Amino acid sequence: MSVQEYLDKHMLSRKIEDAVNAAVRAKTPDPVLFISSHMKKAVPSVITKVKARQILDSRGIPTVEVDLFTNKGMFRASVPSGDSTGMYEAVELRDGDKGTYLGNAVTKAVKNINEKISEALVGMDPTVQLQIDQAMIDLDKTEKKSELGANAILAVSIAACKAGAAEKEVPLYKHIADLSGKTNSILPVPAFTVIRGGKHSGNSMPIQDITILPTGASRFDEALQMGSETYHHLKAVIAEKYGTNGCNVGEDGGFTPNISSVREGLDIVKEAIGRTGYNDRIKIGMDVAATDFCIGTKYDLEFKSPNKSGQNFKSGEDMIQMYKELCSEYPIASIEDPFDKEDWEHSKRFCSLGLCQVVGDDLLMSNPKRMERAMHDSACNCLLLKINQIGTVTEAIEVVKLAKEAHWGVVVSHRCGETDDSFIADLAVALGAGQIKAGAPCRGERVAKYNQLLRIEEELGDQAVYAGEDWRPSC
Ligand code: 2PG
Ligand code: MG
Repeated sequence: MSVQEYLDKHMLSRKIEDAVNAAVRAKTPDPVLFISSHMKKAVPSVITKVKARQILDSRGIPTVEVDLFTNKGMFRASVPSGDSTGMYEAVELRDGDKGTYLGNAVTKAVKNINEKISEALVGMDPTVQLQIDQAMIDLDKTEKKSELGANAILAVSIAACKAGAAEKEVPLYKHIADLSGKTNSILPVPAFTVIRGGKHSGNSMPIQDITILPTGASRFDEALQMGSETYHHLKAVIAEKYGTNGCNVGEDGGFTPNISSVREGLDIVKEAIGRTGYNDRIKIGMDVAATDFCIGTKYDLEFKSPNKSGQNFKSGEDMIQMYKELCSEYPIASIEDPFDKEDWEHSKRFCSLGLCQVVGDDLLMSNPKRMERAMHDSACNCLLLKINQIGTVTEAIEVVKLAKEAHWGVVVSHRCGETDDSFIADLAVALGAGQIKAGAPCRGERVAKYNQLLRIEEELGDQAVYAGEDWRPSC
């Protein structure tokens, strides 16, 4: 098309005249700037190129980063990665060549973006998230996104979402809220990881995380302050009891002192909360990640103590009894994965007791079919949403809707391998999840999310609503 034909087709002479008239009417001090930005808005945004690269996540393991270009700018996104991967999750594509990054390189996923995905999306309007995500799903053609890789697809999906927000000139959380049909944004209660145990930490505490939830704060910035102060009091408690070595932190930023039981961990957290004076305003959560120490139908709470492992198995009933006692002795509000991911029976029995929120992470794997079964069985009452287990923004919005329709709680979650991308902060606000779990109030990739929530709260001003005591808004 010649320039003249283009000008005619898009009625640009008319639009230039309109822009000049608007500048006169606005009595702008800088007409050139005014007219150029007016004209920029008159041109519809289209995706012009998608370029990916391999970067490292917070664990030093490769992941995918994308620069999505439109005719108006560049929008960047990167994807997290976790330890737990299961047969119901979308597939994270890794090269598998043991000689490079121990098999963890993602150059195939990067190539899929640079060639196939880029070609499919060029020319599309970045505001039509559903069509963009559907185009990638159609291109992939597999049930679990194994052809292109969920890591490739999600990175592009998030970058497109950011481009869509920019085109609409609205904040990211506002654009996501529009996509999901929601109007009331809510700042989530953060579940800060303060103690790390489980499979990947050097201590003997069997459960994966102890978290604190400042439900009694009146604003998110106060919740962050309460979390940070408690974290630092806990550091002092640990240094006194276990020496400064105990203040080393795990992948999520939680301390990893040499403790061997859940109670020992809960006691020092309780002591730290006591020192802050926040007491009733902070609740405690746990991610048991029980699948990691389930042997057959039994649980080995001493799986990390070589001298004791295998000698004192607990039955599902014993575990229920233990949780009952813990919930009566400590201000526990939420327990994630209290049983093995296939132990539906005990999950159901425990959930029916109504002692606390029961979160499904490994149990659900953010998979709609697993969620339907859990709803039918009442095996849990909260979704832990890990967006990379699903693979697109559109599908993430859908599973949150499903959870809310069932009157479940929703925790938007990070992964142990994170990047500095703060997308999940905007997502949690937009979907009114009520809860976010993004690690300790420490380490760059974790605080990237919490700091973004501060910015969102500041921007919302008087309109900002912190979930607080209403941290399970759909229940
Ligand atoms: C979890 C997450 C985050 P991962 O179990 O909730 O801590 O772990 O990312 O390793 O699956
Ligand atoms: Mg978990």
